[in-house]
Amino acid sequence: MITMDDIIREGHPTLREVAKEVSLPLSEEDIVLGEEMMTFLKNSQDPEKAEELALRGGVGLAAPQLNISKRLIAVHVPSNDLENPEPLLSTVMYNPKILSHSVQDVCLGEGEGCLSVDREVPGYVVRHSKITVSYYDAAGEKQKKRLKDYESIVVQHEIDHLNGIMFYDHINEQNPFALKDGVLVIE
Ligand code: FHF
Ligand code: ZN
Repeated sequence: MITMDDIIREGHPTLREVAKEVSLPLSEEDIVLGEEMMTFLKNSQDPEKAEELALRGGVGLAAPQLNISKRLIAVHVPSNDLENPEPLLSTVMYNPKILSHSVQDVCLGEGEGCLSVDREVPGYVVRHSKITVSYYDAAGEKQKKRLKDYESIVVQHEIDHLNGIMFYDHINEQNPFALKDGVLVIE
């Protein structure tokens, strides 16, 4: 089972590497890794399990955060609607690729955090509002998804990890809360 002890922290060189593509057909090892990453996210969002295992709540996890320099990510974005508890997005993506993106940029009003960063880093992390991403699912089928808003931001944060990029690389050093014209702030 994956716990916080398996997650490497900033300063570890693997977080700055460009991860290698996963080979297809998927190996059993890579399929199981994806499942374990998804289980970590679900556990981290379950109040009892999170407390018991001392997990920080997470909506995404990239293999490099486990010191595994491969291009796979897990994303589990819970619903914000009590009427409809289906997760907004819950998938493991192998070799995800942003095919296109909106001109419109967005950022989270609260900024971002990271399971590999044990400190608060204030500031706006400007990202694309919408992305079209292709990837292989756990069945080895090629998929294509258009994502917007929060799901789009989470997937961009995860794909950044595959390219050795940390969320704070996107924060304006002079003024962390400076925004270019037209950037939407999502609350
Ligand atoms: C998180 N946690 O998941 C953050 C960190 C924007 O590479 O967002 O480092 F648990 C992956 C509902 C809403 C339930 C939010 C992408 C952030 C990715 C993980 N938690 C949440 C939740 C959360 C990082 N990460 C603060 C840990
Ligand atoms: Zn992260």
